[in-house]
Amino acid sequence: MTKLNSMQTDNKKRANDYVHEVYELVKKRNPDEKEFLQATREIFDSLRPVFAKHPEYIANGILERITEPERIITFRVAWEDDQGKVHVNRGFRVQFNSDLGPYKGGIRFHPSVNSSIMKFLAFEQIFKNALTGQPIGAGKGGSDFDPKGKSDREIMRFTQSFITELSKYIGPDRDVPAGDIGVGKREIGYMFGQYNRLKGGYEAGVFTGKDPNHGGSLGRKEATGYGTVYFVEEMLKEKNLSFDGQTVVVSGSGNVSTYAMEKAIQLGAKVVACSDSGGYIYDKNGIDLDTVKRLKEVENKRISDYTKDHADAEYHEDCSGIWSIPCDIALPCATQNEIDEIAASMLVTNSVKAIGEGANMPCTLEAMALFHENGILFGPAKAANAGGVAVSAMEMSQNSMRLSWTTEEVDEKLHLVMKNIYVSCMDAAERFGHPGNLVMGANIAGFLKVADAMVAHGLS
Ligand code: NDP
Ligand code: 2IT
Repeated sequence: MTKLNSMQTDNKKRANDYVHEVYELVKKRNPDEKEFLQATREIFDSLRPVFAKHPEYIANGILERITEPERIITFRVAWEDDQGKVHVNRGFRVQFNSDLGPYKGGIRFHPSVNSSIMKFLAFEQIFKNALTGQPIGAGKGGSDFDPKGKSDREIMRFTQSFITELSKYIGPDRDVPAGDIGVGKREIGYMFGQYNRLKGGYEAGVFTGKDPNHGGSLGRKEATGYGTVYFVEEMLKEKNLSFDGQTVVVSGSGNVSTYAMEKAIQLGAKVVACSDSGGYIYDKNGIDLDTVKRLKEVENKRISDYTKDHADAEYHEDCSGIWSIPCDIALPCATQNEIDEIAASMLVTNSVKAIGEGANMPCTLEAMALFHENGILFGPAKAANAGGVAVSAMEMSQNSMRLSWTTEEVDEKLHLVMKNIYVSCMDAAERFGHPGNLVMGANIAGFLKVADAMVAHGLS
């Protein structure tokens, strides 16, 4: 063995030992947090080649530091329903990392919200936000409040109570929340109103995802879904493919799903299925997006109601069945771990060509491994769904400058950000010995940006 080879072997061993040791520490410190451990596991597996090349990150304890949130705020949210009954929910804000800018990330209202889900989402946000190239740190918040079936007044009272406590910890240069599952422009509007009332002023940049008529950015609503499709478009180009003529399945029928479907259709694809947590619809003629938008954005109905207007379409209970539908491109845009090994093997058997993660961590580690083994193009969430937060950062810029960009200007900038993210991921994957592997590429490129800032900013 030459001297160089033996040094490389030593560095590899040191990197593997370091990753193993820190992962054991993370497991010990967060024993019951399965989603958080899943998200850290994926990152750790990608970073071995980085530590082998850059021992300075080991010396600076970057992995120990990057996996411990700077701060977690947990609080009581008491509110009264329309019958005068008092309810109590739990509120969270995980302020994970501020080395690149103010904490930035969405707020989720869903009964499943707990510390593990909040931490995995905030952790993923570190790398995603770094990939956008914009000056934003990472956070996530939410509550186990279930907005389903609540009146508009109940939503307002809950949201005002939630933000009354959280207002102590956020601000345009400190922490800037946005929407996520169960939180759209209506909820952001109530939070913004209550925050300003408490502060006695108008701090435009404290939230993003605001209504474009009241301080929001044009194009933010569409940004995550459109961005996911722009990213997948870049992936497809590697194989001389495009969306044109492809059959697409998109899970969910919320914000991300709706605009992923819209862009895919605009690019010539036929979207044949979408879903909600109750079940999925299959329309062999191609989903009529106007019906979906009316049902979901205007009438607050279930996706099952689609069949009332489209007699040819089928509705099936059990949303996970959507992955049994043959398609060329699958865009999981609903929630975490919605594609497990069984769903992934159905997609592979049906010759899927590409997967683009619009949701956060929608594929389990086993599903991802299966796609990788079968050479399926795979766009990981941190990269593929970064368009939402990227346009949020543009909303912050517009708010600071007190001006508004046009829809076309925002869309052009979004398209460029997604192309740049694709190039950075491909480049990092190549440089660290895993050409074409966008999971490794996204994790490494995002990590390097934050790790360098953490070294530069000293121990904290
Ligand atoms: P929405 O609340 O607008 O829509 C969520 C959709 O997913 C709904 O159709 C919902 O169905 C379905 N869904 C939610 N939970 C489950 C579940 N446990 N099982 C099956 N289906 C479920 O949320 P978004 O579109 O904003 O978010 C979707 C995903 O995209 C999330 O993973 C989010 O973190 C991620 N994301 C969102 C961004 C954004 O800008 N909004 C940015 C980047 C990522 P139902 O109505 O029945 O609950
Ligand atoms: O997961 C995400 O990136 C979001 N929910 C959007 C965050 C944001 O601040 O726009």
